[in-house]
Amino acid sequence: MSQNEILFARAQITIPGGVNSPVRAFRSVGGTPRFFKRASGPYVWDADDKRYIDYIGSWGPAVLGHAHPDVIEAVQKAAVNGLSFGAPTEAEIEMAETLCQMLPSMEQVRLVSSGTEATMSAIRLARGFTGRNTIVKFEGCYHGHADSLLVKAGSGLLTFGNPTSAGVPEDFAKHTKVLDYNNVEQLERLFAAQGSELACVIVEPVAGNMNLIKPSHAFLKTLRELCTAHGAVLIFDEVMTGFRVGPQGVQGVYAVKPDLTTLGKIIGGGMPVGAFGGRKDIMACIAPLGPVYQAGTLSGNPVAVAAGLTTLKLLQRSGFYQQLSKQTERLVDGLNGVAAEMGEQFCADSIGGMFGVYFSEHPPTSFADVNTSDRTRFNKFFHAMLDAGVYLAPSAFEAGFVSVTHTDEVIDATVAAAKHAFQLLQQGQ
Ligand code: KE4
Repeated sequence: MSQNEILFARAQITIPGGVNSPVRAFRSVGGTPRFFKRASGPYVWDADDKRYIDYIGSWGPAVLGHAHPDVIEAVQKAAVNGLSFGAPTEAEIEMAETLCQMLPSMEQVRLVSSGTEATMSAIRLARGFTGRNTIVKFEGCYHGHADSLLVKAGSGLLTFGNPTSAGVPEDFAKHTKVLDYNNVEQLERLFAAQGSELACVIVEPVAGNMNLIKPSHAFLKTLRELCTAHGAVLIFDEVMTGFRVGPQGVQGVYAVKPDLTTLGKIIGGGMPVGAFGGRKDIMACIAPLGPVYQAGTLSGNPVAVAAGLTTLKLLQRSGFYQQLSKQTERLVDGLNGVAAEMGEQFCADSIGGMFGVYFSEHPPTSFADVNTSDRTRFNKFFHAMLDAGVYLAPSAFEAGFVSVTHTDEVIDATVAAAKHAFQLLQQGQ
């Protein structure tokens, strides 16, 4: 048995499914999950000391590459002064000022410890601000595991083919409307019928939890116009896309200004940090200023903030996003090139440092589209790449992530591994 198999068997004794987050269990792709012991730059090493080129990057945070020396140093410096105070610190002010300076739509911001906390709090805030109960989300989008959002969520739930989580009372789910992503006509119909009842719309402005799906400009523009016209709060869930697709997230790329934005992943630089923020008049409703309660023992934790703040400063270096996009496009162009050369029905697409791979003729534009791609073939491709030392997301419903440490050499090695993988698939292996 490999060390990964030994550890997985041991983990399942005391941890449900042997993992602390479902998608890590490899249930969608089969096989034994890899237990990592260290990472550096674009690489991770598993319990058998095998090295992989990593395209998960902790599901987004590792945009600088793993274990960036400046981030590690900042964490060490903060840690020796104490791990947590449960009291305000100057670093939290600097973090809030930095986020509000980087995202013009963010007039005020509250730090929390995860993306789930950020979206759960933003939903409660929108309901408190509007006095309305009904919220709108889109099928295939995942916003963390708060009850009212686990209604046809994407990501782990989608992978498990379990469109609505057990344990969510019908009384909660009934307040959540689920529409089709990129469907302008459905939006217009819902707002025409119930616009005055809608507290908010929460959307992944670029979807990454049903694989990568880009919005049409009309979709985001209509969302903005209808929310404004009906007094509903528009929440951009940029936990994944924030500072991943560009210096101002999707709202910068598409020039659509949300009322609230939720953040996570990159803003913690690999440590537990989430955030929600936006219009000052809405944020004024949050305790202790207003009636909407929200709290957290480790919110704004000084060690986590040190990692996040250092990360945010480093990705503001000039040319950072040009480099990140260039490397990601090199990967996508390379994969599309070898697939075309091999006659493989496969395509790849990207935005900023985020990409998707699909065993279908064209990149999907909706949840229904994604379900037409060949999942079985993806699973075989996943394992062929894993054997070749390339670690892709263990699900056909996840996006991939590149860092600025994924050099031309690393990308070209990945493309070569993909060519070999396609050959194995075509030989029926
Ligand atoms: P966390 O609670 O996992 O920090 O964030 C939840 C969340 C919220 N919004 C979006 C758009 C997200 O992508 C996420 C979490 N993303 C998944 C990746 N598909 C995290 C990986 C996992 O669940 O293990």
